[in-house]
Amino acid sequence: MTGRPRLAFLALIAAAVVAVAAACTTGGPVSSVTAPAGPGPAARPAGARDVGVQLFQWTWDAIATECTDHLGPAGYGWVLTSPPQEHVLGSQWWTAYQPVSYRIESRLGSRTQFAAMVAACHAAGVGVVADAVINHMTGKDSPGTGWAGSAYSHYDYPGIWSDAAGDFHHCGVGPADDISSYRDAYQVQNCELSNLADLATGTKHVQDGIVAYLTDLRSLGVDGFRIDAAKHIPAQDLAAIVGRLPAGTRIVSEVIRGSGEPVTPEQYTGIGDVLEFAWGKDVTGMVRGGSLRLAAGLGTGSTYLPSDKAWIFVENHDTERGRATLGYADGADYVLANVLMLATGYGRPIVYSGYGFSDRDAGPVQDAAGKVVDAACPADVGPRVRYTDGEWVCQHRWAAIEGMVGWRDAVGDDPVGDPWQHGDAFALSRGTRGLVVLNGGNVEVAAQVPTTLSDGSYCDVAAGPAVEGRCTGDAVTVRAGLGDVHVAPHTALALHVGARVGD
Ligand code: ARE
Repeated sequence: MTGRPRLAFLALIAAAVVAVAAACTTGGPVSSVTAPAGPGPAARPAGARDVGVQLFQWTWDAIATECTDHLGPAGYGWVLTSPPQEHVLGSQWWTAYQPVSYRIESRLGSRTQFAAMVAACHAAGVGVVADAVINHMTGKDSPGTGWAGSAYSHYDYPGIWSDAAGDFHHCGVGPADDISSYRDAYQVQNCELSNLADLATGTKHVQDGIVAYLTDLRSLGVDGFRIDAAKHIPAQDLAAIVGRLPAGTRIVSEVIRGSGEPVTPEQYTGIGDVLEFAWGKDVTGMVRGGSLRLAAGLGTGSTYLPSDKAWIFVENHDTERGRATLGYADGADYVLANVLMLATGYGRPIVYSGYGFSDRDAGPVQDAAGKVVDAACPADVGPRVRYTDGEWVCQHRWAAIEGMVGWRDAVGDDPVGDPWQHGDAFALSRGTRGLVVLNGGNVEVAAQVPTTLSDGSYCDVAAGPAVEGRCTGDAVTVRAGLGDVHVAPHTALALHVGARVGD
């Protein structure tokens, strides 16, 4: 995947939509998406979709419905699923991160349901990235049976991996072979992460098995993979695996940036894209400290991955539980951080969407057989700061976040203009296509904000979409290069060329 054009993925989604449209008119089947030939466009044109959403622990059926009813219409470009392979039993969410086999049978749904979800999302113009757990197997010391009935023990997965075949690392550090220091690259990549049986990814046998699993998912139409725990897989091993996947496979490696650690996100950029954990951490500090404007400059320093390699997020399922970053319970500040992520130009944004919890280990609501119950968003779409345990938060539908997804699609890669500042408020424009005004203070801001939008009346899409030519939120007038804005404390206002009304 080395050196693939930055926007091959977007071209891939476009190819999917074209393929679907063709299939619909001819009545032919929609099976998988083929990779685009040749280099893609050098920049993201307005209207192209680059925003993703992590639907954490959503079932395949629920994702399919969400793609059709909300993600596609709202302008989301792709969805990140939870791991789809067979896993250990247990009610906790993290059972998904302990593979027992590579059968696509989990408490989130069957292989058939998974394939149907991919097809439904593609038909809605939404790509699918699956979470691929390929660094390890289970962390269970006692033998057991997986979700789909496969028997296993810690270092023996019949028909797949065994110690006898040399499929596992045993690093020889400490009594349990666990990583004890992240400052030692040998330990990070040869010892066990939390007792999880560590695959010897340097061997041909292990690489063959992982390639077969990922290729199988590709045959079901998946567009790309989040490589879970990539830091614990030597970059050369991962490169060898990814190099054997079908052309056009999108890769994003999970390599958490850690101070003083020898294994760095930069070591994985030759393989594909990489999750940039620093963004969410830094934006959290800036929003909490009332320095919203500084967030506009995030990513420009040398301590960040290059923008065209970075996938950024305010929070993910781990940081949400570690409370290291802003989350839904932070209410308005959380929304402002998401608005900043979607408004600024650095990286590829991922919106997070999870469920309420008070116990970090608690899984999503499950039925008597252990199957996850399909997500249903509350009738009163948030933001709220309190959700009962297991209640779906559906941040991706919150008006300001969903509105900003459409805003980002409308502004495309238009350049970020000079920020405007007025007390605790600041405004950011993108070329001649969009304006965002954020108010981090405790009093309403009423101001005439310079903008390159042409004269007219625009819907504030952070308050609600334009529906049949009318605003569901406030309308804002732009006249002679000035937007007449009123922004309530700790909220944002967003205008774009696609939500102009009354012409
Ligand atoms: C669970 C239990 C453990 C038990 C284990 C085996 O919690 O007590 O030993 O099962 O039985 C998730 C959960 C874990 C869970 C695991 C398996 O978070 O709690 O363990 O699933 O079920 C490091 C890695 C990074 C990893 C984080 C969590 O580098 O890759 O740790 N993140 C991914 C996923 C997780 C997932 C896994 C990997 C495992 O996103 O959801 O774990 O598949 C510094 C370092 C980081 C380090 C971090 C935390 O910041 O720089 O590299 O991240 O500390 O240790």
